[in-house]
Amino acid sequence: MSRLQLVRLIFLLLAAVVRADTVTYDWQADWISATPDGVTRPVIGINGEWPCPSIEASVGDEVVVRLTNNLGNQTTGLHFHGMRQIQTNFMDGASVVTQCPLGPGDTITYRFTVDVPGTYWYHSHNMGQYVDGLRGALLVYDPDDPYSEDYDEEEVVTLSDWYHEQTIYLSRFLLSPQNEPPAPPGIDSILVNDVRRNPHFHVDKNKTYRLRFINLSAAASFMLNFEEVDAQVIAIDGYNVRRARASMVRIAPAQRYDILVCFTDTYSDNIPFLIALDGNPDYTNPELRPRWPLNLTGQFISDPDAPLRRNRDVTVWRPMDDSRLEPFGDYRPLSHPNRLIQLEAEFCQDQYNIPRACFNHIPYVLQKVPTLYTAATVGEHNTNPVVYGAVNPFILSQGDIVDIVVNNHDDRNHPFHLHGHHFEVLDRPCARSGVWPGPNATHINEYPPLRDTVDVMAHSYVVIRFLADNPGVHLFHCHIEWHVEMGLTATLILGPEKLRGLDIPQDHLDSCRRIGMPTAGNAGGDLENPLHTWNMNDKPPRFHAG
Ligand SMILES: [Cu+2]
Repeated sequence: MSRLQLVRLIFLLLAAVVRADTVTYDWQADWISATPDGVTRPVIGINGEWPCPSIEASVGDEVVVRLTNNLGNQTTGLHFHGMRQIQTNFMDGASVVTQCPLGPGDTITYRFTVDVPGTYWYHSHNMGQYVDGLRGALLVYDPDDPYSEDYDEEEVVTLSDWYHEQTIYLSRFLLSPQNEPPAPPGIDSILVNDVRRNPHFHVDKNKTYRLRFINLSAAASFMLNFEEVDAQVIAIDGYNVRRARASMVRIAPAQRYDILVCFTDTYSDNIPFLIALDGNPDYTNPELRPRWPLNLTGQFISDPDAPLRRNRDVTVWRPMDDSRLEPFGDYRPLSHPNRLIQLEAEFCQDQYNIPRACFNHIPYVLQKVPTLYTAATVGEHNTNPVVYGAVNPFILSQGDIVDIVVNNHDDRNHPFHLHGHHFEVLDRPCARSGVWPGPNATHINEYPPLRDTVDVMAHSYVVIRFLADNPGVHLFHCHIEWHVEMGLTATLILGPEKLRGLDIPQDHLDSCRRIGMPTAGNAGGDLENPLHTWNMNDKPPRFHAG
């Protein structure tokens, strides 16, 4: 290295150190009353307000969220969806996975570096609770954003299904033998930026806008129709893609799409676009006569005095194929996978005739000790899946290149999310393609896009690939929140050797003690005999307590 190169390197390192900021939020989660769609109901707000505020930071910043649970009647927690949590896996926020549920009256601090730029969100990862409103945008700005010159202004647009009853009651019925034939709760409403109203965006001609769409739904995907404007996708789930025209887009729960919308002088003054809830079992199957009963018409308004037009009726939805988007820049795809995890996803029933959702015939069951705390405390036994109990555990080595195959045996789409990583979408064929034909399948994307949530079509499959470079305990689950409650979750224990003796923040451990949860030992809390399974939760509970 020449002297000049060395000076440059030191300067760059210093710049990186100086630029990093700490962004602090002091948040009290509380029940408050809200009326987003004409019906007043209790929602979970932050510091007395709902919709919940956004978290905003620049890449490299440290984010600190001091969370106090003022709910009184429920535990809580926060997950930062899409954040990798490198070396801070204990800040991932998933209840009974990387922390204990935060008890009423208690406070813990989340502290982590935002290492990936883009559009993300945060939400409770505890007892289906984000559906009651505890969710918001998490925006990580990038000083080196390659698209920064291509737009003038930006706006966050959240989409959500909405329910008039609280999640705890909806879940109790969902997880009861009376839910026959098994069905998810009915959706009462749709919200855009947490209100049911046709959204109006005031725009200037000759300007380009970056719209950051985030689907906060419990269950529903959204269809967007931008046929009348020049709309192009530039990022999915925080990761930049090569620009692609996006006249119709389908956004599954937990997914994000950053879309550039450009207005020229040749456009009419006000332009409609359609936002429709997709509650169809399989919208690709015309025999099911798919319908989109809940929808809103957005307007891009450049002249408030000019008339508003209706969107044309969309009779057939043909959303762009997101699995065929290409990563931006010179991304080098992973090759030579050395691990394969194959998951058969389907609905199942437990011994009480309660509907569940299973991977390989087994529903995920919450344990007595958070899985990460087990990995940290059972010593050499932590490479043995037995110690983790019925959490669908898979042990991975650091450096593994892992292929996950999900065969979706259900007649609905399911959006699968991996914590702590973005993954390549190698193969995501259309509905009714059947099960994965094996490693010689021909559709493999040679230049696959990266996502953290992939929508798997009805009676079809997906193949994703990722580099297991982030030691910790990472969930892989369907992001339909009702299916999480039903058990459609697997647990990846990545690099267990690195997790032995892990230093868990003291306030997190103290919060466990205060709600009476053990912080050491196997899934059943047995520290002396980690291979003894007698005290673990081997079956889901008969009565849903939340
Ligand atoms: Cu699902």
